[in-house]
Amino acid sequence: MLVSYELVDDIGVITVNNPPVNALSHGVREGLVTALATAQADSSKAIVLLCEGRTFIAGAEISEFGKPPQAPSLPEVNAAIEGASKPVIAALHGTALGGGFEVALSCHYRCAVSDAAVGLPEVKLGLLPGAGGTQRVPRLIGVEAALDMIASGKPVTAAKALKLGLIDRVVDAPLKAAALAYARELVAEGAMLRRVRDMKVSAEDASAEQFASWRTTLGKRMRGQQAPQRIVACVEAASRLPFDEGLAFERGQFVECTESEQSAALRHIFFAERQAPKVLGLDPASQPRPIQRVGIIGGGTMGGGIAMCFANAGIPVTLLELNQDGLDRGLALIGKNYGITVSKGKLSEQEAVRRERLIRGTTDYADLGEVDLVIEAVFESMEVKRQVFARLDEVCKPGAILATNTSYLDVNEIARVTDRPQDVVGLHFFSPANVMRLLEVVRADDTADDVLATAMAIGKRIGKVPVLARVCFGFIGNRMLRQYAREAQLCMIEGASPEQIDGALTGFGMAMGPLAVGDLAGLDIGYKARQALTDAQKGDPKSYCIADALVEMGRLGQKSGAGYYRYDPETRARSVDPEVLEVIEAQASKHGVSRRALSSDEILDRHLMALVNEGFRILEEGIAQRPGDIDVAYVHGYGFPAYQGGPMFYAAQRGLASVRDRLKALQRQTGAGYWEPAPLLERLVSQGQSLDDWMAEKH
Ligand code: T1G
Repeated sequence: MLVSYELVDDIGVITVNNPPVNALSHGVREGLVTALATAQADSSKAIVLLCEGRTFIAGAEISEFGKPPQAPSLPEVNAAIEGASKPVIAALHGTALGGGFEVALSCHYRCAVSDAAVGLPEVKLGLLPGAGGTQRVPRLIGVEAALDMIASGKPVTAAKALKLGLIDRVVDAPLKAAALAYARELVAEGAMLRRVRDMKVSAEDASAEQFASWRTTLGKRMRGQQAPQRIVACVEAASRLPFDEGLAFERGQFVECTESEQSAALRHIFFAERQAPKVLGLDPASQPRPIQRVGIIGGGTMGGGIAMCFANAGIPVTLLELNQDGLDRGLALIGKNYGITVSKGKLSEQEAVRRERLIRGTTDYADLGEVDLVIEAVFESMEVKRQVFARLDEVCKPGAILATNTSYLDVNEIARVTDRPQDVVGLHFFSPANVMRLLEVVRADDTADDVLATAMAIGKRIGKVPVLARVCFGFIGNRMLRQYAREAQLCMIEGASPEQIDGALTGFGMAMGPLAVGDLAGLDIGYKARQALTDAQKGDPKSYCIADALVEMGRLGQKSGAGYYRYDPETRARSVDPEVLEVIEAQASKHGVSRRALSSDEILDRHLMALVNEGFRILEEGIAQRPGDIDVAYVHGYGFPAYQGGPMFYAAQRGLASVRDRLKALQRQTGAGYWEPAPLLERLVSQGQSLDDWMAEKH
């Protein structure tokens, strides 16, 4: 039963039970109205509203968005609660989020256990609180605190919620007994029906300048996103309009959000993130192996960042470096990174010290004898990795998982060095490893099912979004990045400047443009990798000649103060450098290219089409399991804007036929074979099928 009701002496108790997170499905909304009517009519003197399971209501049923609304709507449910003739007390545990917290705000009183949290994360779905949250919260805590909470979407702990005035009491578990006692206390003192709707927004922080400043701040912080701006409008309405008019305004804004492409994209990413760690066809009996201790090989930027991921999750780490100097540098870098986090106020000094102490250094492989998982993060050379895995195979205990952090090398070849290929897997982190959420889990031919299950589970445990990839050059993300990077180089030599190219992509919503990314990573990395390739493997010389020329001039990017841009030695602020245009023009003339003006649309299109076409090839080869996996990989690993949904979602929104036609036009324009539409795309278009149809057929 989704919603049940019982009379406990003089208190009515409404209980919601809709696993996994008590989402406010249509059935739950109906059940709440029915239970409330029952409570209104019986002898109860007050009503407690609580939930079974791990959390109070965590929001509206996201999967219902985009479908015809079914009465009662959530605002109707909330109006019924707030209009009750008896005090209704919300009893919160877990995370009372979104519509769930809006239900609680409609109650007359709110209590919570100490480890509960409350929040309005709708903005992360391209939405806004559509059931009174933007009207009730500013009445309770003022405009500034309300906008901070709603525009960030971040949850607030019970203690902070109490301090702000969002809840009235923090109680000790068991919650039901504590809530009943609190209800009786309220009844005994003759507590009034305190309705938030009757409160007024305090005027002192509700000036026009205040709201204008919020619009500017959010326009920068959440560039390109519509929902944050609408949130400001709703909170401003709360400070200007009577409650019911404000509520109607909020509802209008909310409905427009639910119909927006940005929200569809963000909801797609929400579910895709949760699907990605599920390995299709995995033996259901495959249980994750317990991971209590982890070893990391290599204390460089990646190794140190990976070590921090595990320490941050409370897992002890043994960090191995070849010699004491290397180890000291690695541990010092970790200490420096924790110091930066503390200085930013994101971590207490005490917690940073606790986590750092979980990372122990060694130069002796024998110290890895008891680890359950070891991750190699050494130099990207197959020879070096083969040596490391041979040693690991000797020293690690049976059943230990041996993982490589390689970003493109053949994990099958690495596995073959060991006598335990079934225990070898790729765990590809993205730099900075303790920040970027993507984790590519690379399945080699012999990787055992329970090793995959372990990789997915430990990936989630350390806060990553794990995505399964099969072995190929560059797996999912880097394979797509090569196509994207090629277009940046060709657009440049054909006529566009670095700032025009980067501007086109950041205007679309990318966190950084491809050339600024190149400068950040270091142009010498690609240069060195190209030295190992044959001319045929390198591809069109026009796709790397500028980068090579810059590196040969000593312009390596940010690390050398100049690359495609010039960088301030102190602040690293980026500025256009006329010298780069001379290099571009010299290379264009050397390669017989007569430069022309390129529109930003063409620049953007070529980059996006390059990503999409490679994505279709990756799907067809089975390198990625789902289109959504590719979207998650590119959003969380490469800064693709989540409110555009990822490359494959973007293609579906644009229309597969339109994508196919655009690719054919590019192929005619350039004569390049790589613009040939991927066979899977051609097939779907000719059969009038969508990617969802294809996925449904496959499984
Ligand atoms: N609707 C539907 N399914 C949901 C859901 C939701 N709101 N929240 C979670 N799930 C599913 C999820 O897909 C997964 O399914 C399972 O629950 C466990 O989730 C009107 C309009 C609550 C903090 O944005 O933040 O209310 O994969 O893996 O890590 O103003 O889920 O098992 O099949 O994330 O423990 C606002 C979204 C909605 C909260 C738990 N609420 N959820 O995290 O588990 S809009 C949210 C979360 C709204 C109103 C507006 C997290 C969590 P499966 P999980 P978790």
